[in-house]
Amino acid sequence: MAAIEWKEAGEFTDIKYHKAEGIAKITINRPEVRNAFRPLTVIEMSRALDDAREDTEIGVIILTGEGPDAFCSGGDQKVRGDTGYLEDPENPQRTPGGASVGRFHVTDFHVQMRRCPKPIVAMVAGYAIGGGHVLHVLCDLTIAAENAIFGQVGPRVGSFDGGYGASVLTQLVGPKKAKEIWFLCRRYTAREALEMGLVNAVVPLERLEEETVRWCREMLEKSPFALRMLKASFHAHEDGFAGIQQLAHDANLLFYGTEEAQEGRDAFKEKRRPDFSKFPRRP
Ligand code: S0N
Repeated sequence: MAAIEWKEAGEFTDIKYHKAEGIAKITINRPEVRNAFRPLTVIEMSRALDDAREDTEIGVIILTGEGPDAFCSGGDQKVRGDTGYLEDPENPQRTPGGASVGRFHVTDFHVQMRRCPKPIVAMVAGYAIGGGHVLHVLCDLTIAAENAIFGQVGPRVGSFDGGYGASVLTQLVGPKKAKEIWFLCRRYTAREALEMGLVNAVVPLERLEEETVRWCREMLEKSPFALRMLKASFHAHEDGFAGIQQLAHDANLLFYGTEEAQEGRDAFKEKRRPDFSKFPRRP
């Protein structure tokens, strides 16, 4: 299989962002802290994901971490304040928020991943721990290297994610296993993760990117709208009204392309009564 030739797609501080062959790759680039995310990291991931979504050349997105040691070790404990994450001392001008009132930047990023109509694939080498584990759980597919280690640490480090970090994990592995993962804070190997349905494939570390790209290329051969509708359909029930809204508005996208919908629009513009008589009342 031909190697992919990534091209840099933007300048960032905490992440790398590349594109090639219809694939966008977002890489958390803080290997010195096992790719923990600080506010700036999440802000940059969000910008890159937004770019990948808007780029009509892009069909699939890879989320990964720099180096072989970690996908992501979760929130940066060293910049965690008493009420959420405070201003980033290294980049105060680039991280909104006051010095005394914190927030969780990752909350909106989780929703953004969920709403992104293009498949997101986690490419995991090394640790996917804490909020880093939640990021891979939120990806639509996960390809793991043999050295990958998965786990939640919240109850050990004074944290928890009862949002998608609990609910989507439960959908993946079942409620008993999800509670085990959160309550005991154990670590799981890539093989164990595969057995419990937490990842899609396990490959040797040196073949991780090649295999992930192979999965992406396979999806790129498929109908983009069918993939979009499937992602929305999988989430519709779990995400409640927001999930139904996504699916319903995707149906709108299709409806707008019909003569029936266009008759309503054209009649308004032409200041006449719409004539829907020729359209079937489907059984
Ligand atoms: C990842 C671990 C297991 C790796 O162990 P290893 O290989 O032995 O390396 P270390 O020597 O431990 O680490 C190397 C250097 O990296 C630093 N570092 C590692 N992880 C972090 C981190 N998360 N934050 C800051 N620094 C980190 C180490 O300190 C070390 O540097 P030096 O030598 O300079 O000290 C192991 O490192 C580990 O267990 N890490 C901590 C895992 C952790 O506590 N993660 C945070 C858990 N919480 C969250 O993720 C919450 C985030 C979240 O998504 C969320 C959800 C809902 C509501 C709020 C939030 C929120 O954002 O808070």
